[in-house]
Amino acid sequence: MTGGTLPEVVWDVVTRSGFVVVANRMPVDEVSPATTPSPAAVAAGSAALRPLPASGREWRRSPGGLVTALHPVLVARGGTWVGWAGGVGEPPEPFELEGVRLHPVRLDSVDLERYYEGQSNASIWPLYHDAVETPVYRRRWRESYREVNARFAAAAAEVAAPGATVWVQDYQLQLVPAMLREQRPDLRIGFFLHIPFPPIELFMQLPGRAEVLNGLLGADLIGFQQKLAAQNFVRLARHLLGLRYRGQTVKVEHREVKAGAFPISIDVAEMEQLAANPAVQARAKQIRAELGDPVTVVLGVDRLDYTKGIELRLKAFRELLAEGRLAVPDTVMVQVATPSRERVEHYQTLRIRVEREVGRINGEFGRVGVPAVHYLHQSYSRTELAALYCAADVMMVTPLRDGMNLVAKEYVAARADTGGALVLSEFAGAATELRQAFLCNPYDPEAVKETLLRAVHVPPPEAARRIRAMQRHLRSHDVDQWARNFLAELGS
Ligand code: GDG
Repeated sequence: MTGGTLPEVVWDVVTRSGFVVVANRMPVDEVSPATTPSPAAVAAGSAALRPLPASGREWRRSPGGLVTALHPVLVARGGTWVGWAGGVGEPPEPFELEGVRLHPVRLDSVDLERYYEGQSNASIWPLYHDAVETPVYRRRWRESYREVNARFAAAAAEVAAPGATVWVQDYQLQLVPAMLREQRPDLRIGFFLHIPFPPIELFMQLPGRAEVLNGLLGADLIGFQQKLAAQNFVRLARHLLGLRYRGQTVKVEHREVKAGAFPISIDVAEMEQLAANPAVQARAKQIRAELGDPVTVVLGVDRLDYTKGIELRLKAFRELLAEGRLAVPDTVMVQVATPSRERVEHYQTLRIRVEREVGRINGEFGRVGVPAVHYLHQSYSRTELAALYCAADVMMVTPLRDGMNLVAKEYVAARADTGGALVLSEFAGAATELRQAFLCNPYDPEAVKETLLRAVHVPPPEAARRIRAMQRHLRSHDVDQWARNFLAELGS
């Protein structure tokens, strides 16, 4: 920003909100006016662009369930979203987009490397996912995590009106609740963890574990995806800090901290509408034609992450081809692996392993013009994703551990035609709700293979019964209800 009078911006900085969301990332992407939109922005869909008079920078709202769910609440309550705007340059001044105030927090390249890629994504992320990759711990990452969490807490303290409700999101910001409470004891503070919360034995590995636990205990309500995670949490509070709990409520000095399960969901109506759109239906047909009109299309859609079980899924497919129980070109697989956390070493080695497996399968079982696996290391628009869901006979969601897994829910919601079968890992949070999926243990290769075959050969009436039952569940458990339940429990 240059000097001079900036009445709009200054007004924004001092305006306080009765409802504040704090998340690592703000729900917007910057669009550079001088260039064409970035692939991320293209993947984000067609949200309106709003030039900013004060800074000349342009932003668009990024899509996603969380934003969709919280947007109406933020608009109704004149809320503010505190988060990182992306990029390491000078952050924009606070601004307003589509009725929501956005309050950017600065991250520089060292913060990104230590707080985000290091402590958040190379220490906490693998540890909380059953240590399926070995967590890496570094003291300087932890220090940076503390510093950045303090920055987010200070920003939230600045924008929250007296007695406001502040809702902190996810594993990057676990110290924020306590830091915020210290500065602003008048606030109602909620925290939601989108990823699993590990059992005591695993959590005890974490250097600085008491600081993290105390950080979370600064909240009035801590939401988890699963009941088991909430139980892990209250037991940990007793084990590590000697705190007493009754049911899911922990006594912390003179306060009570509630833990509870609030399984997140998707905007079901939006996915249903998208999938019903004739252009999407036509695109689904075209995708099948481009794949050579196979009898069976098997689909995977994931961020390229080692928790998602992409390798084990490919291996199951390869073995079924090798055993002659599936054959190309009758059956083909499409695997979308959206680029993710590419500077973290675990992710670089995963990419190499996945691509080697795809190469091996196509080398052994593909034909000229007919690969066995169509591997797409790219981001797609919501529309293209919906078309892929509609084109797939079998959707494979096989994480080794996953807080929820929204892809599983999106696939079910997209199949209003009641076609399609969902193979789902028992270790995805979604398995607790989507009981009519073809559930499997992803650690057991034979079980994955058998389950995939059952899904491939399911009689259409049975497939329809299963999908319909899951759709009924989703319609009454969508993301809007998730947000309302959490905020009601928080008492705000
Ligand atoms: C974390 C937890 C929990 C994927 N590729 C593209 C794309 N996606 C969208 C999917 C889905 C979302 O990204 C992924 O959500 P998941 O739930 O599957 O997984 P995580 O990213 O790991 O999310 C998870 C979630 O938080 C919410 O609490 O469920 O357990 O790990 O919506 O559709 N979207 C677009 N292009 C792509 O290429 N536009």
